[in-house]
Amino acid sequence: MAKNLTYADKASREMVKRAAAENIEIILDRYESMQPQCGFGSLGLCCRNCSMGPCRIDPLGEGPQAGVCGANADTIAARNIARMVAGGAAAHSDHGRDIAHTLLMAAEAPNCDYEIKDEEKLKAVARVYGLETAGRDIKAVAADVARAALAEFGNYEGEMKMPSCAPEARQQLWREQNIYPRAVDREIVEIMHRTHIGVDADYKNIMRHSMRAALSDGWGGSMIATELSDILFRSPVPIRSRANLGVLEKDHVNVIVHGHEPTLSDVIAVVSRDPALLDRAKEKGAKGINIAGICCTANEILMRHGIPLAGSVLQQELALMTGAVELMVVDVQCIYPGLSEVAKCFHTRLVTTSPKAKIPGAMHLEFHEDKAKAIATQILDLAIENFSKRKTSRIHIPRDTERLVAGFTSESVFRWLGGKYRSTYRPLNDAVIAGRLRGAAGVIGCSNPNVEYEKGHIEMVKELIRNDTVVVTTGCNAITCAKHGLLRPEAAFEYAGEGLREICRAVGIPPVLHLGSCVDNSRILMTLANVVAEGGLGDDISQLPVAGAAPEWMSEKAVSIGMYFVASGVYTIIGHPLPMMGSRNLHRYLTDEIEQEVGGKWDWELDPVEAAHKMLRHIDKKRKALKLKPMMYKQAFEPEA
Ligand code: NFS
Repeated sequence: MAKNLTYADKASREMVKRAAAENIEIILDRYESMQPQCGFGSLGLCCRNCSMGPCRIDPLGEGPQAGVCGANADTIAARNIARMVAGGAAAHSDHGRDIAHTLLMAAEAPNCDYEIKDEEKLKAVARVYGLETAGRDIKAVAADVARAALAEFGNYEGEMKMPSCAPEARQQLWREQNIYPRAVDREIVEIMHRTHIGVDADYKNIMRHSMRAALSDGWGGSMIATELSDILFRSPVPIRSRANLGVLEKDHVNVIVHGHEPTLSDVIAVVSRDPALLDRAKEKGAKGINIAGICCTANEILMRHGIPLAGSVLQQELALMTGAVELMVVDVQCIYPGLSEVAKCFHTRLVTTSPKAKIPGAMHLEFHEDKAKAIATQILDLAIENFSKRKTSRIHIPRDTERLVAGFTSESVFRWLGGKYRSTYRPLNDAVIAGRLRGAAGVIGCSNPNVEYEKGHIEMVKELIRNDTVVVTTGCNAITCAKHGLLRPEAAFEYAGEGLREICRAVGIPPVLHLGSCVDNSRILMTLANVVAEGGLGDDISQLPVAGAAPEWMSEKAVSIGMYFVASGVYTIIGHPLPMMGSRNLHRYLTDEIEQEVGGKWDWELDPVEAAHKMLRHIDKKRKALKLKPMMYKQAFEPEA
């Protein structure tokens, strides 16, 4: 599947061809060279958790059915999934922890490069933590909020506070199911403990704890990352920009920021406008400094500064293939080590900045928040310096870019639907109740070479909006949607059903709403909580006509995200199944029985249009249960009778 580029945007196709012509290895080649991939691993039947192994279970039932310790397919597969949740929840939450430290620094360190940019959000978060704000110095409040957020990681008793943003009924259910998260670090450590040799062998018990750990991510670590980033870097508001490799500029110093955390990239975006640096760039013969982003770091600074998106995770090497990138600076997560080899084929400098993420062959320039501006300047200086090493003959920038609107939030997103009722979710709930909107879908997550290049995202999203389902998107799905023009308001006229189109026309929004990076999936959770609070659509998330999907998921973070959406009551469908198809019992539990416990469940479907139909059928089922009016307009997709 890897080299099938039928659905790929033109810029990607151009660069993939260039890589092939120049014999430069990129992700698609490495994916091909891995075929056939290990069947035991794909089915979740391989265990390496102790050194009596590795063990593998025979999926055909003829060979061994238990590992050396006696763990069977159910236990092994469940443990593997649990460890994926731990990895994902850890990545998101550690990001949140770093942001909390930065907030503490902004509140207390003298001459700090960071400041409190959104006092309203600060006060809102202070209320969640039960902190007094009236008449207090804003920095004192910020310090208290930062400490309260940091305590969420290491609480030794009681429940986490941030999940109290969920609807009351949902919180009650978590308590009944004994999965209310207690502390981020504790839940993640407990996964590692339970999945150690000879501890938890009950697959359902392991999965229930995985939900608890995932909830500590979604309603905890990720939510802290989002909320505190808003405080530090300001809450996004809808903003215009552009996407795809064509945003790189032939006559500018091109710097790509890649990774996830906004702490450095936000400062780079600001410092890049510094007149002294611009003068230095001009001295070197460049017209200016052009910053563009890859992955979720890109989403973070797109939303707040309008910095253009160079591309999704799958395009990180393709961006270097343009020969026009002076420097790529990375922080953490989703950074292919393969970048280092591609960079060597050009003049590009690859710079790692996090002590947690070094790459052999890259230059390491460690980032410290207390010297943020100085380090950002140093990085940009390196890029400027490198401009003169460019080989004009090696430059090939695809011309393609697409316009977009991004930067919606749970505070702004559906107020926009409101017109005169701006500050409530009423118009959104009413549109669903009246049948102008069928419901909402969150389509999120990675791009994966194991499916046809980005087909999963595009086909699914188009099918959903064609059927009057507004799509909220984050992460690499958002970037892919941007490249394909789905984040333009005009996309409503080209692709949306009549009801959704009418709403988009009235308010001037696209049918696909960019809510940010992957930690910003917490904005989706918050939006769901707000819709429930607005009333008229039941009293819990599991009653809402909504569904979630990650058609091309690949990271452990996606597994954590899926798990916390399921545990929040959302039907969640992914493309390739989780690596657990070797356990029939676990499969039945995750795709069926789990719904009795938490109201949400997993599903998998490789065909993105069929997957969209499954989501629509689920949405219709929820509409029916709520006794909502039939849809106002003729639907493209005929629901089952
Ligand atoms: Ni999410 Fe963002 Fe992209 Fe996937 Fe990676 S960048 S955190 S994990 S690949 S969407």
